Amino acid sequence: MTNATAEETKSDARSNGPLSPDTLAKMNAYWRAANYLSVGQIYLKDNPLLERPLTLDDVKPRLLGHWGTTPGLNFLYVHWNRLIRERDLNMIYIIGPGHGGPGLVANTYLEGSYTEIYPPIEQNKDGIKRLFRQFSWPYGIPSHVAPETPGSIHEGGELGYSLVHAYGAAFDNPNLIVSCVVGDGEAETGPLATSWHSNKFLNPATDGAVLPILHLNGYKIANPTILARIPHHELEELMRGYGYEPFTLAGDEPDVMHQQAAAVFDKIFDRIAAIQKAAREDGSTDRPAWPMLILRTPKGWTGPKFVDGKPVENTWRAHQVPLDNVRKNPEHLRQLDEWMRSYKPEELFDEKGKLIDELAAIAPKGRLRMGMNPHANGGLLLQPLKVPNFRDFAFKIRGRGQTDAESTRILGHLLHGVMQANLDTKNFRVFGPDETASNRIDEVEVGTGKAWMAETLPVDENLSPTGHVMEVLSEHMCQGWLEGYLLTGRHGFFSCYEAFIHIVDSMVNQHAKWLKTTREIPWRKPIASLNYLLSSLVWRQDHNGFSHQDPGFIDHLLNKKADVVRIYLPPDANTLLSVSDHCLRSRHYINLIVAGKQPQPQWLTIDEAVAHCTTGLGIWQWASNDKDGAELVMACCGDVPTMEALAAVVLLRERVPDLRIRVVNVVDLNALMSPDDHPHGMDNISFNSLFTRDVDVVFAFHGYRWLIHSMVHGRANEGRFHVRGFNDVGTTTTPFDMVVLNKMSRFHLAIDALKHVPRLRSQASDAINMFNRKLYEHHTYIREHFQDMPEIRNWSWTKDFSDPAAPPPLAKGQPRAQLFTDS
Ligand SMILES: Cc1ncc(C[n+]2csc(CCOP(=O)(O)OP(=O)(O)O)c2C)c(N)n1
Ligand SMILES: [Mg+2]
Repeated sequence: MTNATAEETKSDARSNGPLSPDTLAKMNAYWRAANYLSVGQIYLKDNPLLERPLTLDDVKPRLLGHWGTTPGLNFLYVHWNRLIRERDLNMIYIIGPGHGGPGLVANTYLEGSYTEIYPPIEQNKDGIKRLFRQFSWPYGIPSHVAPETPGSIHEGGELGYSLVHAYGAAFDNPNLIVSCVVGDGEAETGPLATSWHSNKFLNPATDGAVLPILHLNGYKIANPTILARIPHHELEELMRGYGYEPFTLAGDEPDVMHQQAAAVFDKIFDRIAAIQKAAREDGSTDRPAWPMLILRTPKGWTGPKFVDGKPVENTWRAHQVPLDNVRKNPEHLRQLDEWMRSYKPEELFDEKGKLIDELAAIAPKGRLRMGMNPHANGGLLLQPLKVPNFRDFAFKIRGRGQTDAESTRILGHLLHGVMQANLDTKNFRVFGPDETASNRIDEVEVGTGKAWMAETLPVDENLSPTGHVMEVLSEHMCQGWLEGYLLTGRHGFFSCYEAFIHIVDSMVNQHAKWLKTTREIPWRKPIASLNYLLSSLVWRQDHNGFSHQDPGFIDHLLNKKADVVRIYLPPDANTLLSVSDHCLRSRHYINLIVAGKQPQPQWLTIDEAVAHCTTGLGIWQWASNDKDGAELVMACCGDVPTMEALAAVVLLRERVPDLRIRVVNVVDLNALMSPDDHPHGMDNISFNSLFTRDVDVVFAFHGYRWLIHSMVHGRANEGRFHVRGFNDVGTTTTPFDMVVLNKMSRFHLAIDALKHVPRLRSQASDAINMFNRKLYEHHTYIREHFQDMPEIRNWSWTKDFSDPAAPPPLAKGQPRAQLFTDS
């Protein structure tokens, strides 16, 4: 092919497409403006419109940020703008490679959203200068797409979650389109690799659409990406295998790319409209092959091609700052000047520094601008969750500690009520990695079902294309969907095995950061809290053993900012109901509820439970005999520790009837902290009124014991706290053996108590010997009988201690286990 023919072909391609020459020129100019402003943010602190040649004084002393991904993000933004205008789309944009922050800041500035939200960033030369200076500047704005960025619900700093966030946003939002760029490096992460399967849960009739764009710019930080280096047909097959209809757009000639992009997006959006019409108007129930785009553009597109003799554009060298030595190398400074001028800023901004009217006119207006879309500031759309009166679901205890119940199953009744109450507004979903039934809250499925668009078989139960319980065996997906759902103004609940919630530790960190940061951003409105129920707990892993035993998520969360995190360990069903009601109604927190699913003694009436949860911790008078001043405090937090602590109290009072014991139960873990460290914390006077100043405290804790030690650090005589908890010893064994192995059994607690009450030291040895003998008996019994000793299995709180408020005991012959609400 001769050169002339190649030029002709290019020119044909430029005019060959849906864009008129005028629109094409404007879109390309708009893109240039976004690229110009992006480069300016990375490099400049002055001379924002290049009115004079660049000098060192114009350049920031530290060059920070990411260029490589940015031109591709900007390219898409200008195309979304056209589609939003032409098709009146309600669209938000989620950016996996959120390190391309300058691009999103530039675009929201160009469309005017940025200035409306941050008035000092004016639409003029001064405004551009401030825009440049603030970027990656101390006390300015972060380099990533961040909570500060208008239109964003996704930070994108920790890669892997863009697509799940996109789907979470789209569920129950039938009019929303979520465009989502997945970096080709990001696509290598585990969470992202499984996120593609979200399309098996998206109902085209009742949910919105997600358009994934796999951005094959070929590189990560210093390496190629896998998906860019497999044959194209293999990649397309992969996407087909995930159930998508892949479209491809590849090239580097801007005008040609604009035409081809417009053509392919027209096809894609027609396809989305057809899928939705088929489901919504023609009654199709098929799982559609949703379109997705593979976008191949050079990394660092339009940036310097060579630097210091080495190729940069279209290589990994374009990832961050392509000319990184501008301050010391005059050639770099010259190249920067040349690069920025290549966008022809004088054609884009008027003499005052305002984007020229013809270009400003091609952006959408008002709330259709992606920077102003209320779905990206979900608190604006948040409707209160309708929560039925939780007292209606109360477990009626008969005889304190005499009836057992599966606390989480009772919570399931409440969650079912919540689900039903909100089905009309469709703003509540329950998420879990196939543990809803296992955690015994599966009543929530009744009447809605579990979301499922894939094949069904007669053996399946409760699967439904309109289900609002989301089950997929990926904690990452559950977490990501829920975050996307919450961030767009809805409510949700995540139930998970305690040990495996750690899989999302890092995602929780990111969400906690988001909540913390947005608290300080006035235009961001509070969203619903992220509620966790952790069940299948460390102490009761009869089927599974050590792999399933880890209560450390509590420790993980406690490190987060106190204004974001709340941790509850309700000891029984009624406290679980009260705590859950509170969490479901709350805003902008991460609430962690730790509650067992196995039959456990039930302690408090609903009124007592509400009172106890309101204070967060308190003396259980009915279990204490400390009227004349406590000699020992037996403290407990968590359902199994509470049972062991009360059993220890019985043992002690049987052996040493005049021992004055105070029982303190903790529901709200944060209440143990100082008010300086947590808003729920207690001052020393209140703390001492419960734990005294000097009496020894034996503390049975659900999790790792160091956590309690660190929480009571600084309290009066902190050395008197003797904490027992999970000591990382686990296996498949009997329930009681677990507490024995970790030295938290009633016998261990009782021995601790005897050792720490001064007046008993000389006479405690008999009792201690006896408790040690019991431990030995247990040791041999379980090896022989494969279950706990009858006195352990059949243990219940004694009726002998006076308890005027105690509900009446069970009638003779009535079974101990009362598994269902009898209200
Ligand atoms: C989970 C995670 N691991 C590592 C990083 C560090 N990191 C930042 S950017 C990047 C490369 C990203 O490549 P890609 O997704 O292709 O984005 P792009 O090429 O568009 O910049 C890496 C590894 C990260 N941000 N998150
Ligand atoms: Mg890449």
